[in-house]
Amino acid sequence: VPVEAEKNIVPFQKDNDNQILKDAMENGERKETAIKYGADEKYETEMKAEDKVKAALMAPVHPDKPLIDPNAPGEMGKPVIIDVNKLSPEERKKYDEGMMKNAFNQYASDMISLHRSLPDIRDPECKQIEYLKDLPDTSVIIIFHNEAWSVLLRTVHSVLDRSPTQLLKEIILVDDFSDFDHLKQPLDEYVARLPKVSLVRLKERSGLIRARIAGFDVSTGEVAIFLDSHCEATEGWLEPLLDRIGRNYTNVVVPVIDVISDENFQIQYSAAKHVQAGGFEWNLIFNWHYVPENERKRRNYLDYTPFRTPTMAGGLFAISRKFFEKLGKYDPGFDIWGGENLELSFKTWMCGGTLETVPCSHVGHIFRKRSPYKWRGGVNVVKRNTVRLAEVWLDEFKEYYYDRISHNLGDYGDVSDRKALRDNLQCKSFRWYLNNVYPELFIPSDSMASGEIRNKAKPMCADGNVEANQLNKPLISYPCHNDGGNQYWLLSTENEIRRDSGCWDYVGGSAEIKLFGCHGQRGNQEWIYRDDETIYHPGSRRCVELSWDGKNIMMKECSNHVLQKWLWKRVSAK
Ligand code: UD2
Ligand code: MN
Repeated sequence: VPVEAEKNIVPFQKDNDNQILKDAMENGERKETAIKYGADEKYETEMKAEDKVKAALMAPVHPDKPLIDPNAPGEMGKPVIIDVNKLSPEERKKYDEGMMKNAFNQYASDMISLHRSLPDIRDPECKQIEYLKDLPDTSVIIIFHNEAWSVLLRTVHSVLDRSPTQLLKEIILVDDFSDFDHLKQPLDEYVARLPKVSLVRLKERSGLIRARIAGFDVSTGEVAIFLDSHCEATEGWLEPLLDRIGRNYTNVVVPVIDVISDENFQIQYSAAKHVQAGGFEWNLIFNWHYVPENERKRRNYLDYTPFRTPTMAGGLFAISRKFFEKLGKYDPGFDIWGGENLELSFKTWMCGGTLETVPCSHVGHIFRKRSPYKWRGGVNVVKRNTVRLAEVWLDEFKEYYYDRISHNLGDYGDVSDRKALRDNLQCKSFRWYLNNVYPELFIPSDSMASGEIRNKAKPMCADGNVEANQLNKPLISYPCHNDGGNQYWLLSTENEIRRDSGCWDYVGGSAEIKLFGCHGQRGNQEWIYRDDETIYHPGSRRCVELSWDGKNIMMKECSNHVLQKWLWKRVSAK
């Protein structure tokens, strides 16, 4: 525990405990204030020194009241920097376990107040906007599976502390069958003392999709807002969301999702002009892209105003009760994680709604590098969910996704009632969605060759990851696996060899081909798949060759050698 924090331990004042507790509750303050003054015997006697520090830092932050200590860890969204080499072996163990169990720095989080202050990072224009006088009220639904205590409760308190009372009807926590001890009785007791908060326990592991449905089903607010269990709502987050739905109940809205560092809990904010829209690629995985020119123009280049987005990331959004019900909520056949974000995005647009990002509403979220909890054994849940999604919503375009998984759909269960739902709602076609909502998306139908690119001399294939953060790496040779994935390539009519937004790119100099973002300007990204099965790069007049040992793909003088011949399925371009 840092020395600064230790100084803030408030002396234990046993004498007038109960009065202080009563006052605190009456003033609408929360349990931590009471604990801080030592009001609750049970908690107090069990409290270790470090917990006292924590408790001391937990007093509610209110604009009219000074912070306990603006220099306390993490205040104003500042990072908590810990030198692990200075920790005692025991503390070091706690630190490592926190990382392992959560895939974020729980140790750092535990040092930060549950009511920590955050900077007000809205664009200045946001404060001038006049919202509807009569905004709908909302239920905030927070689902969790094995969440860290301080992280979960900071999510809850950020909502309680930063939502106008009359607009926040309730917070519903849904425990998706966690087994962490602190989420059992201690959580029951904690929640019992918070205003407006209730806790729903699921009787079996249900996955985030069914957990959200369960929370929604017991909620009563006019609007439902869903949050992950590791978020921090910021000042003014709620009104701009409710305003859009108050104006039109078919508006589904997402806040700006600011990044809370998984390492040090710093909040990194995005100014409105940098906020991106949601999209996807034909692997049906969500991604981000710049707001297109048309949409910027439609809003007179006012970056702080709501903009239309083809998809949402999934975790944080607001929807009217009536519209979510009309859309059939989520497909309850989706398990654990994944795909539900696109399902709700597609059907919002296709069934008469509008999906928007509201740049004046900011909520932080801890993005992790791996998923810390157990998934379902023996089944690829993301694929299963995604096949259900494609079957119901993609029409003939589902084939582009199936190409990516080698048409190996697996058992995806029964989707007939989801198709019936779509028919009853008379939703528009996926072609309509692509043409009108997401015209920027590259559609593989125009391609001239597709599938794996297999060397004729050896069973080796061209392989490479084209996810945005994996680009700029060389194309490699890898045994052909016949599963699509990173070995699936398209030859576009612009003569690119590409998957999604990643293109083969050869700049000369070395023998390496790299994967770069497609620029559509031919040049280094122009390739010709010739009748003699060689892949020719006009820019350098070289050909793609497999090294004799099969380990590398290289650019060489064209020789017509069998190592320069590649089998690739041609398709007749329309
Ligand atoms: C993103 C979304 C997430 C969800 C997911 C796709 C954001 C910021 N996050 O992944 O909300 O849409 O994409 O499905 O947009 N959980 C359960 N039961 C489970 C698994 C997870 O309750 O079986 C909870 C979990 O504790 C968390 C939430 O579901 O509160 C989302 O899970 P995540 O944080 O692992 O997903 P994330 O943010 O990587
Ligand atoms: Mn999350």
